[in-house]
Amino acid sequence: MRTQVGIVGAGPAGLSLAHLLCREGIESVVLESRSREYVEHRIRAGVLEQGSADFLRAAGVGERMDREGSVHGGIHLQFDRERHRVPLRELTGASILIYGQTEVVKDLIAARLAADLPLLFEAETVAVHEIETDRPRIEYAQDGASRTLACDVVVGCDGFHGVCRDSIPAGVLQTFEREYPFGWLGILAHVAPSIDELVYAHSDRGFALLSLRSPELSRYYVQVAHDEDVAQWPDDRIWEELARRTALDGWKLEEGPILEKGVTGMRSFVCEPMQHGRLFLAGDAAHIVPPTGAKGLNLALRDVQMLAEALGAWYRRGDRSGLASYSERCLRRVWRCEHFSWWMTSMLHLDPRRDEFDRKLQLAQLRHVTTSPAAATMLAENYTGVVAV
Ligand code: RFL
Ligand code: PHB
Repeated sequence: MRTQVGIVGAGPAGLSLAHLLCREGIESVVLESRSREYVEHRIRAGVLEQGSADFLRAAGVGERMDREGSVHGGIHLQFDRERHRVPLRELTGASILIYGQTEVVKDLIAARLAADLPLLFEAETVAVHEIETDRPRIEYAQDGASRTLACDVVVGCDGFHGVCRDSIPAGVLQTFEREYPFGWLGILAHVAPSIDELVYAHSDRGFALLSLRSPELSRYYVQVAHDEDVAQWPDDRIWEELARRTALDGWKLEEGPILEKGVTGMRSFVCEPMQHGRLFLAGDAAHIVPPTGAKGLNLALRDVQMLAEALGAWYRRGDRSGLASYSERCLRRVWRCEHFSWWMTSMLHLDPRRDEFDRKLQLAQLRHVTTSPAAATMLAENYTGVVAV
């Protein structure tokens, strides 16, 4: 099989890239190791920057998002048993949209299949070859057989644990990494959200986050150890911990059946450059942020917008400049988001390596961003994605 752009991974990055390329008149094949069912039900992020929502709308896949998503003009930071609103829209003119990543993925898959374009599930990429030539190849396994996809360009959208990044020869990439000694236990619960805007709560028992998915579905998180065993968290313990960490006079956290729960470890990771020869990396394959800044999905969408434009210029006019500078241009925003996500994480979590002095600094920082309009604007610009890079 042969195509112009071979895309590894059908997460938000791979699927939205394929969609954009189709609109540029560029052929692509998407190879995904998992089943459609699995990919459509993997619960992850929920916050779309206004720019990401605009992008999905402009790409023609925003109809259900606009019907079912909810626009939020603010978030809350809670500490010392007080909740403070950060008025994102007032401070920046921009808002965020709550719409689950699973739904974005479903919409993109539906669009791809409706257009009858190649998207292969249960097709696992084993290796990428010849990326330093102009005839790179993807070797993949499907139905127990080994197959080859010949391409002009390969794009690795295969997430942090994918194989594309590792196909770059040793010595080319530099990686930057930080692991945190904690993770998040996330739940999806069948109960009306007890809040109308997100609440990020600092407490002496650890961090908690109250988010939502729909009028009937709440998405809540509690800070746990990075390798926490979910079995240690029966539903009652989760509700009790959430209630204690988010307690506020005159307010109550409503409980309901827990539909799903899982633990995610937290890390920061960047590889530079995000390209080598005819291989380009996008999304989590190139960079990971801890989820506290709600940036992972948004960054993935930024990368592919940049790449689709650059590929368009190359195919249409033979202009290589956009491709040549792809990594450099992406990394400016990547590092902005790395810093913001690290900063939010450090300000809000209980870190077993830190002492009481650090706790006092966290509280001083929280007080500052909730009282100084300048500091709140810094947070709001980063959170909504309108920050200059
Ligand atoms: P994805 O979504 O990981 O998609 C990569 C796809 O590649 C497939 N794949 C392969 N396919 C073929 N051959 C191979 N050898 C392959 N290896 C892997 C995978 O099956 C998958 O379908 O990356 P993408 O598209 O870059 O999108 C990035 C976002 O998914 C990610 O940044 C965010 O979801 C991060 N993230 C979260 N962000 C938030 O803002 N809030 C969250 O609550 C949140 N929760 C999460 C997360 C990321 C997680 N990961 C990556 C483990 C929870 C988890 C568990
Ligand atoms: C979510 O709704 O899943 C969510 C919201 C905000 C975050 C992370 C995850 O920072």
